[in-house]
Amino acid sequence: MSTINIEVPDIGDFSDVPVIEVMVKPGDRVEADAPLVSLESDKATMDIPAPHAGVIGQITVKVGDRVSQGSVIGTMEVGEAPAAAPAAAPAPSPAPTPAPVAAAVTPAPSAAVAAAQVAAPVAAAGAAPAATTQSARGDYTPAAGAVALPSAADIAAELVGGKKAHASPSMRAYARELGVDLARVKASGPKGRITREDINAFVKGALQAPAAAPVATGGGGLDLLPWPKVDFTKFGDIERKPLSRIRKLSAANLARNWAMIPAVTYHEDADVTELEAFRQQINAEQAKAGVKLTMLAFIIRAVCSALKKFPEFNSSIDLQAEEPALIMKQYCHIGFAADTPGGLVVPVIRDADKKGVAQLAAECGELAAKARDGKLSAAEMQGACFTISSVGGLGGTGFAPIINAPEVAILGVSRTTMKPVWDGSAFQPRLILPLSLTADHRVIDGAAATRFNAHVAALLADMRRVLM
Ligand code: CAO
Repeated sequence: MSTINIEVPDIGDFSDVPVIEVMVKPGDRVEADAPLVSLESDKATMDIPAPHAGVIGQITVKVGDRVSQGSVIGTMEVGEAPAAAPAAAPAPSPAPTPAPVAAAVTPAPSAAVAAAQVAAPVAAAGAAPAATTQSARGDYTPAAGAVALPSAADIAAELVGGKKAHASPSMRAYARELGVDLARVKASGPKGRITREDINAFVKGALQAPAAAPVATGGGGLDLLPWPKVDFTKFGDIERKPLSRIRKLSAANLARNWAMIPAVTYHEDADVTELEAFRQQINAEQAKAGVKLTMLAFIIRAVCSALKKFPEFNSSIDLQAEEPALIMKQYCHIGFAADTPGGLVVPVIRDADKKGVAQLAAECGELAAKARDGKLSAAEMQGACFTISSVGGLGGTGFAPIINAPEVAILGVSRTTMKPVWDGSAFQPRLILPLSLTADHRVIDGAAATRFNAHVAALLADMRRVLM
C-alpha cells in the first residue's frame, strides 16, 4: 500500500474553480474514476475522479474552496505504487477543438466515404485530436489508445443552448471519443451525472434512428428536421421519374456547397450599350466567316482581367491542412454553367486569359454543344478557377448562384434590358446587364467583392480597359 496525492487534472483553461460538492470521506473505498469532488465554473460542471482504486485517506477541500489544475484535493491509499503518470490521468487537448459537428455520433474512421467527402471540412473541424498522456517530466506526448479530454473550447461548445452536462472528465473523454454531444445525453447517475451507460444508450439510440433523421448536434451541426415524407398520391396522380446521373451528382455537390460556404451575393449593373452595339456590328461584318461573338465570351474576357487584378478571387481555401492556407492559382481556367437535358454541367475553358473573344466564343459554343450531347470528358469539366453562370439568354433580373467549390466565387449573369439612366441632365436609354457575384466570405470580404463586381462592370462598359 502507498499513499498518493489526489490532484485536480487538466480542466481546460479554467482556474480557481469553486468546489460545489464533496462526495467521499476518509475511509471510503472507491473505484478508479469514481467521482470524488464536483467543481462548477460559470461554464461547466466537472467531477474530479479517483486516479486509482483505493481507500480515501483524507479530503483537504470543502465546498466553496477554489481549485485549479494541480491543486491537491486529498490523499488516498492505493494497492501498489502507481506509475509516474496514473493511467486515468486526463490529458489536455493539444489544441482547442470544437465539439463534433458533422453529427452527434461520428464513428469517424468508418464513416461512409461519400459522407466524409461531402462533410470533410466540417468533420475535420470536429475531429478528435490525438490523444496524449503525461510523461514523468510533465510534458505531453501522444499515446496510442489514450483518450484526450475535452478542452475548455469543447466544454463551451457543449454548453451551446445553455445546458450544462454533468460528467466526469473520463466520461467527457469517453463521449468525445465517440463523438457524442454530452448536452444531449440523458443522465441517470447520482445527482444528474452522466454515466458510461447513459452515453452507450445515447449512441445506441442514435444508431437505431432512421437514416433520414439527422441527429441534432446541439448547435454545432445543421440540426435539420428529417426530410418530409409525403404520400403525394393522397393529393392526386403522380409519376415517379428517376433522377439523371448528372442531377444526382449536382444535387449532392450543390447541397454541400450551399450549406458549407458562408456565401454572400453582390449585385451590380453593367452598362453594355456600346459593347452590345460593337458585338452586333462585328457579328454582322463577319457573319459570312462564321464568327459569332457572344456576350458570354466578353464576360469571360472581362472576368479574366478582373481575376488578375483581384487574385484572391482565383484561389481556393484549404482548411484541412495542418496550416490552413489559400491556394493562389497562377492559371486562369473559367467554367461556365451549361443547361443540358440531363441537368446542369460546367465545362471549363483552359487558359481563358490567353484567348481572344472570338476563340472564347467558339470554344464556349463547342463545349456547350458537347455538354448538351452528353459528350464532355471528365477533363473538360475539371480545374476551373472561377465559374460564370449566364441565364441572360433566357431571362432573369438577378439571382444568387451557388459557388462551385473549391472555387471562392461565381458570377451570375441575367438578361440585358434597356433602362432609363440619368446622365446628369436627362434620362438616357442604356442597355443594362445585371451581374450577381456570389463570394465565399471566408476568403472575400464585401468590399473586395463589390470592387471586383464594379471592375467587371467597368470593363464591360468599355472593353478597352481590358488592355490596361
Ligand atoms: N441578355 C440578353 N440576351 C442574351 C444574354 C443576356 N445577358 N446572353 C445571351 N443572350 C442572347 C444572345 O444574344 C442570343 O441571342 P441571339 O442568338 O439573338 O444573338 C441568345 O441569348 C442565346 O445566346 P448564346 O447562344 O450566345 O448563348 P449564351 O452564350 O447566352 O449561353 C450557355 C450559352 C451555354 C451559357 C447557355 O446555353 C446556357 O446553358 N445557359 C444556362 C446556364 C444555366 O443554366 N445557369 C444556371 C446555373 S445555376 O442553376
